[in-house]
Amino acid sequence: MSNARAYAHTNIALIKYWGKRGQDDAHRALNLPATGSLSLTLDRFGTETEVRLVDDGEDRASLDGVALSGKELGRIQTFLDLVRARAGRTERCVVESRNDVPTAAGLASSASGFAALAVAATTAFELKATDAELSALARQGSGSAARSIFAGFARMERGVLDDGSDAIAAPMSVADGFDVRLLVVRCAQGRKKTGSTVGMQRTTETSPFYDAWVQTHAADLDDATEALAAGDLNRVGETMEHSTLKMHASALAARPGLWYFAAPTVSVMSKVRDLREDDGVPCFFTMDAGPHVKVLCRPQDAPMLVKTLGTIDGVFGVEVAGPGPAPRVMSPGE
Ligand code: 2P0
Repeated sequence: MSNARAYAHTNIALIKYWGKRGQDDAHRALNLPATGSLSLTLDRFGTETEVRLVDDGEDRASLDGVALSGKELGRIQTFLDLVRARAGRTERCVVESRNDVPTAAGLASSASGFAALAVAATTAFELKATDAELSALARQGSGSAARSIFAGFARMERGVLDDGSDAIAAPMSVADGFDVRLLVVRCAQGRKKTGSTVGMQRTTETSPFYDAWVQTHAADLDDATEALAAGDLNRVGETMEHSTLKMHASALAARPGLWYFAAPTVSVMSKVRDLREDDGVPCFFTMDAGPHVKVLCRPQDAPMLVKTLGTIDGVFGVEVAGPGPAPRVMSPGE
């Protein structure tokens, strides 16, 4: 095999990852999380990536038809070096990616991006890898990508080993018949100002609330895990809101403070709380390193929520996603 194409879906963390474990070069290269996390892989938004092997030249990469350079290209080259080293191969790669995710706007394009690259590159280099190995590999590209190797709900472990082999995600068991929708409420357009990697590093180094975030994290992870197994949406949602607010509180207290919200972000959060508390609609918010709000709800409430949240001043649109599949290798004709 010298060419391969793969598609991976993005995921949204219900219980967030924010911060890294180990600050020396070896740990940094492994990209180990300071906490676990828990996510839902979505049935829309993702990345298609083709990897073609070439015998000479340098690695090249493009995203949506635009050639990458500098740090963005370097991150992909470093990732391809990992795959080459494991496969015992030396060919260079031409990488072409297409995003169905608004890039760098808090919709986790790096999650689907590195999951798709992990699957396409290992396939192109004929490297056999288990899902656990793919998850560990994807993590080295981007922490959240480790979770996009799996369908539906996935739980990522912080891990304790120095080689990172246990800092991986795995699929989770949820109660029979438990189904949800995640609405993506777009609250701004364009790229965010501070990327996640830089944001979490600044939080780790300067926020007085960072240690509390890390120390209280495992309890949230276990609580959400139990709630999913029991099919208890209220408990999943309340723990999810607690996790996002705690993550943002630790980021806000960094120096300079990290403020990912736009004005409509706050309006949507307030409306979600009102709908829950005043009207009894079981809906819950979560925000990542960007202005959009993701709202977890029952399938039957999604149409009403799309209408209600879509009319809030400053909201650009609302999209509905459900639980989605694992990455797949695409056939040549697709
Ligand atoms: C998450 N985020 O759990 C958290 C919540 C954003 C906020 O994972 O440095 O792009 O590449 O490992 O995976 C985004 O961070 O960071 C992220 P790196 P990544 O989804």
